[in-house]
Amino acid sequence: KFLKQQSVGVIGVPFSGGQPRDGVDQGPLKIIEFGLLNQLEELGWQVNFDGHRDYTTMQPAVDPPVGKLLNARYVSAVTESVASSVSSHLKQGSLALTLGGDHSIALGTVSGTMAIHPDAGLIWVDAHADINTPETTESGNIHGCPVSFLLGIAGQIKEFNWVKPCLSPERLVYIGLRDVDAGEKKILREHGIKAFSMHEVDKYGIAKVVEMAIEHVSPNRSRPIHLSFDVDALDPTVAPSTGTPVRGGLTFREGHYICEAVHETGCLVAMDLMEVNPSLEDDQAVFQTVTIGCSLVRCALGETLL
Ligand code: B3U
Ligand code: MN
Ligand code: MN
Repeated sequence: KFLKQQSVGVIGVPFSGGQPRDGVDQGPLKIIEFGLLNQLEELGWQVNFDGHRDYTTMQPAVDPPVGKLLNARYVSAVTESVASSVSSHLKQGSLALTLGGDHSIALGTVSGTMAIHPDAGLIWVDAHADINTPETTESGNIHGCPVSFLLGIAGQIKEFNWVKPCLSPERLVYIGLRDVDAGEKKILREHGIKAFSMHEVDKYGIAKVVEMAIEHVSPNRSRPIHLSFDVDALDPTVAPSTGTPVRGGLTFREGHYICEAVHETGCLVAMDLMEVNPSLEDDQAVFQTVTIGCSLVRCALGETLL
């Protein structure tokens, strides 16, 4: 509906500067090695892969903390570049698929989407709300903060001058939350942000939750959708290789159901798959996590349609 043709631009972002653990930068390489691009072609998509870009050249020689924020200049430079990659694929009428990398990257992907589709809704699937401000963050890890920057509640941080507030609170919905900081809960409440935690997933079931989430950000499927999927939304027994696993997450089917239902809307214009860390846990765990990552993307792009 919002795409010109069945083509997908794939952006691999081997970046880990939004959090302290090495290895998450190897996510895109592993996912593509696993064969995702061919799998998408088999589904009938024309695939334009940007190639494995090297973002390490953007790392400043010195990057001292900005208040509590760590690697602020590096994160800012990388995400600004990601935003323009996403925009250029969308401008051509393609879907933009971004493979992370840590979730700070979504500061770029969502900015890139909103530049082309300012009325888009954002579905954030995650164990965490990633809505800390530079004030409320305890860790200083920017992967816990991208949403506050997108909403324009992060305050003026000159290192992030390029970021425009582009998301309004009523265009955002969460699914899968279960590890939310006290400061983040306050922000969610004060801005009236719709959030379906694991409690609501248990209470209503995934089908009802996803229906309500989609209706919230894209009433009657009238608006484009950006799906930002953090693999740690899934239970660690299904997706173990990720930096901050939290018990009690989405099952294999619940994760896939979200992607299938979003596909069914015909509104998906951009998807992020974030926080796959192939250096964590054993080979079997990595295989399982990469496999599920690929299959989530395939479902969002229509695999399960009969
Ligand atoms: N809310 C905490 C923890 C966290 C956020 N996102 C992840 N972990 N993956 C923080 O650091 O802001
Ligand atoms: Mn996240
Ligand atoms: Mn998370």
